[in-house]
Amino acid sequence: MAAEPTIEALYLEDRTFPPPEEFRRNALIADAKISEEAEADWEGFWAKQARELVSWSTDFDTVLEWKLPFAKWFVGGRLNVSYNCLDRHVEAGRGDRVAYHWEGEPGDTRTITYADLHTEVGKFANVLKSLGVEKGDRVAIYMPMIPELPVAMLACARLGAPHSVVFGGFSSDALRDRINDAEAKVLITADGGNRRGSVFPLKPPADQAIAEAPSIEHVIVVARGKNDVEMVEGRDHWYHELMRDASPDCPPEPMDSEDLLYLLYTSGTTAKPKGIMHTTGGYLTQVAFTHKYVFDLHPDTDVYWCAADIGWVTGHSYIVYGPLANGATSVIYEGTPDTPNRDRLWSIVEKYRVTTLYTAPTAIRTFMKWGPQEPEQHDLSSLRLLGSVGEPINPEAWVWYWQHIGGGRCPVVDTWWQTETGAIMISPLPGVTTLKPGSATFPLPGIAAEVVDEQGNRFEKGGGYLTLTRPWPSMLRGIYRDPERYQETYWSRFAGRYFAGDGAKVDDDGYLWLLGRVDDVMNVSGHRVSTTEVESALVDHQTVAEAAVVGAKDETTGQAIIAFVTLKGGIEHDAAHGEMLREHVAAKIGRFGRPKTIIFTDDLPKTRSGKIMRRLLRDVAEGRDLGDTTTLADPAVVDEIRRRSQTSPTEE
Ligand code: 7RM
Repeated sequence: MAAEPTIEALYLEDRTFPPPEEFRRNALIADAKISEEAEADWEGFWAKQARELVSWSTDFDTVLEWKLPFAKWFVGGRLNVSYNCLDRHVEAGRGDRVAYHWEGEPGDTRTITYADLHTEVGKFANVLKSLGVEKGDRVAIYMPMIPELPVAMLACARLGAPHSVVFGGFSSDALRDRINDAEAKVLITADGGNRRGSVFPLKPPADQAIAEAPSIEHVIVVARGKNDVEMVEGRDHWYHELMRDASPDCPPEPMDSEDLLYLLYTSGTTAKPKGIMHTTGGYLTQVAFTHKYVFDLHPDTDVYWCAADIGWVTGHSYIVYGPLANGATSVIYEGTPDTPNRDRLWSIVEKYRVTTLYTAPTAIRTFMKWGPQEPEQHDLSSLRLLGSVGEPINPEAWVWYWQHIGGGRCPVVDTWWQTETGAIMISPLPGVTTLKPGSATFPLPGIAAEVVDEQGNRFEKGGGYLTLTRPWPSMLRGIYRDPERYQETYWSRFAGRYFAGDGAKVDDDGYLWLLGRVDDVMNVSGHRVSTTEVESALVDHQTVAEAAVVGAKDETTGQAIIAFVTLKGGIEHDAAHGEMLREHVAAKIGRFGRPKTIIFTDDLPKTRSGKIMRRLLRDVAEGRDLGDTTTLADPAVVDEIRRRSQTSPTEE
């Protein structure tokens, strides 16, 4: 049976951006050879990367054991991740290279070389050992964005104790559930951290969590916020006191390639959080490979900055493990982009001469809202490459980023991946790929992705379900202690394929365009319309900074499109403006995509990692009570949206 596209492809974007000549000349990859080589023998290709980019104490004997959906990569190999991230650089004489330029929100700074980091990690690994942490024990980490966070992760990796980092913005309940699922023995936290000009407490919610987490034997507290905390005698210890007499000599534990490196919990929307499992050899190979080639890393001259939080997978893979494995120099910033002013990121880029910036579409749209005068105050000429991750990037936001941050000089790599994939899967190679704004372009060398219809039939053009058709080294090895849920969640919808939950379309040139979560696809008079395309059509209007679109039940059309729109700074809105935007969308993608109602709002409900929470907007649009709002970055936003939605005119 012929495959039928199942999501309509309405948005046409025909601008193209070939790699600038100057960039291509110095790029690590400047032609298609590596992709051809990977296609000819993908297992051999990954084996070669594993031996080139990673140091093994024992070489592996089997590249891949694949019993769908369970994979083992580089079987028989032994290695230590912290050795790969630290010791081997120091041994090669690169101990004086800066690993992290760290900047606290209040303006305090620390410069940490690879030698410094190596010493600190050795000491802290000995501290953990002295508290009884052994290979295989789980350690929970709940910290602000301070250097002790990567130190803690690397110390765990050194001992072979899997870590479970819980984002510092999560509640005590979220922390408790994650500690209990992993049965963590030790918790590493801080008194508090700096965010938006004040100190947010971490130890009090940690205390609350531990009260119902019996597995925790010891708590280590870094002094950062200088806020008052209670210390429980015998259980709680100050980091700086434990470190004072610790020896820096701690031999790295040789780990099996398939030993657990870490757990990272994804909340999902409703059910119990899933402990995503990442192991050692395959994970390190793919994060090192993608960090090197997607960001075209020149470690002697680049200053790389991934502006995510280390508590998310993006921070694990592209602030900690990828950059350190490659011996890169990175920036870490503790606070928010508007503290003390809306130009904070650009002042950091200027100060450290950042060459490579990796951030999220939600941040880029916020910068658009704030206006180009913020970056214009700073010299951003050191930048040579920009990256995007986390959501589909609307073409207009892409072009704004390229123009106002990149000065029209820097390729923009839109990188698609997930907590579950561990590393980047679909992305341009900046020295090779001709970019199209809004497209993540093609699977990376060694990766295979296909778009399929309801029945799992592949098609070459049009919109449907994004699937991955072969195992990859950094894939999740399962959900902690729940193999059935792993099989059911990711491998049951389409036989033999990993289904990521995202929609995508393939264009005439074979480019992939991500269309958002398939659960969000709207059905308007029988047309399956993606939220992403309507949002992109709205953001295409010169007055719009950000838009979120949902389908609400409608008697005549099945679902009606409701759009929540944030305008660029200083622009006033009224009913006529809404009408103008509706017409703009109709002209851009056709009448089926035209929103029935436009609700203007100053902000949108987002998760703490910056993804728009369309579920809440659907509740608002259908007049329901709001479901769970605990993961919202700013709960006040929905009340405001509610008020606005009750007074916005709707088309008859
Ligand atoms: C890295 C990360 C995963 C989900 C994924 C998508 C969305 C991420 C892009 C994207 C379009 C992108 N991990 N997503 N990157 N959508 N284009 N470049 O975000 O586990 O937190 O989220 O994020 O829906 O399935 S995550």
